[in-house]
Amino acid sequence: MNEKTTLADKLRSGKPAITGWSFVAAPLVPELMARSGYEAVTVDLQHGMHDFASACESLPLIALAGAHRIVRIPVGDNAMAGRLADMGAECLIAPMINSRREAEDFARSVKYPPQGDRSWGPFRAAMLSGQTSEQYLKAANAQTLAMAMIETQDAIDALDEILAVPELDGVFVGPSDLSLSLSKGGALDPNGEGTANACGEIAQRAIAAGKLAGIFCLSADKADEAVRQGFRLINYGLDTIFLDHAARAALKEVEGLSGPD
Ligand code: 3PY
Ligand code: MG
Repeated sequence: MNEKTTLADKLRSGKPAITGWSFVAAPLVPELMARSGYEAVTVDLQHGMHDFASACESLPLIALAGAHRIVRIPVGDNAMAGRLADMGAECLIAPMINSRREAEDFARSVKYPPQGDRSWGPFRAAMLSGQTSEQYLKAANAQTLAMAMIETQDAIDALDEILAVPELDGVFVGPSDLSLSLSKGGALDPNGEGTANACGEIAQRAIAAGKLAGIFCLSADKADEAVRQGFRLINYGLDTIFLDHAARAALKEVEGLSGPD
């Protein structure tokens, strides 16, 4: 497959992209989400059950289904960011980035010199993007996005310094952790007004610094609000929630069925 418009190009053009989110480490699941029409699918190695092996299998299936490939790495695992970029992830999301140093180390792990320290070996990534090694090397730093999750008070305090990291493409807000941190552990309130205001401010500051902004949304209304706040990479939809809701709905349909006495 020769990718004409990259995820990076789409997001930089100002168009929102909706990503589905996969916890379930069976590669068929992210593939199904891609085939259902999601523009991108995110494979989650932080809170999801995915690991390197299931991510390696999932990324080509997402690509074959015509969707963009995003991965969330475990906290602090920059080696995994480089490995999954090699396996074809077009966007790496790093959770719990709280300082300029953390943002810089992460972003440099997915950029080749002179912007970073990524080590050479993108056999799978070049193949999935339909590029020769030479073409891939030329395009990689621009087309492989590094997004730092902003989800604590410390990250907000360090936001200007984080946004000043040239190798970083954008920030991605985690409203659940953010609400926990802002309330000092008092409330898990990802959809609350205070959290929404903090999210909106992060988006505005990111945009003013020339960075992309993304966010995890737990409802269609929050996704709509996020787009109005300036976010462009929007997660809406999680495989485990889909399965849970669909299973309950199916059972409701046959509730009370009883065979002949
Ligand atoms: C958060 O809301 O904290 C997230 O990390 C979303 O996955
Ligand atoms: Mg989080």
